[in-house]
Amino acid sequence: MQISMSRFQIKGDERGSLIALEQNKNIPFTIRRVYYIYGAKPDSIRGKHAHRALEQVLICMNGSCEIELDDGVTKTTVKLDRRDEGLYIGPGLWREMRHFSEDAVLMAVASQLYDEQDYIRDYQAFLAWREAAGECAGRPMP
Ligand code: T46
Repeated sequence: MQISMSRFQIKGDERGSLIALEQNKNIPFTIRRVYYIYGAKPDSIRGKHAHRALEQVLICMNGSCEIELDDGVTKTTVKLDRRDEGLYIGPGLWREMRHFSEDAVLMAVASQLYDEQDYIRDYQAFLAWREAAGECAGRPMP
């Protein structure tokens, strides 16, 4: 599954802390968009879609939340609760975000502008797309 966690370098001094995010350095793609989610209801489930091509790094800037990722075969859940930690999510993974703390602020750094055509919002369509993509490539998707 094409996901990874990275810890960002904190530039800290007596005044506090600073983290810099730089495209093609600690963010492994060219940054085209940044958005953030806040005020998510604790019992809400967001996401429930996959992206055909989009790459993202998710950073929980405040509070905590959980990200469930699914490649059509395997599921894994990652808890985000540090502002110096980023979860890279490659293309082709179904994601659901849940268990938001009331103070959660989830920031996403994304490789593409917003494009609804890049979304697969139906789970059965996602499974079919994964299978077709795997067959085209002649090997399992990452
Ligand atoms: C993702 C997870 C982690 C825009 O107009 N521009 C944008 O850049 C985004 C991200 C959304 N929107 C609109 C589309 C919907 O009308 O905002 C509304 C809520 O979007 P959505 O239901 O897709 O939000 P989430 O929280 O389910 O998913 C979002 C991202 O869309 C998605 O790319 O991976 O966060």
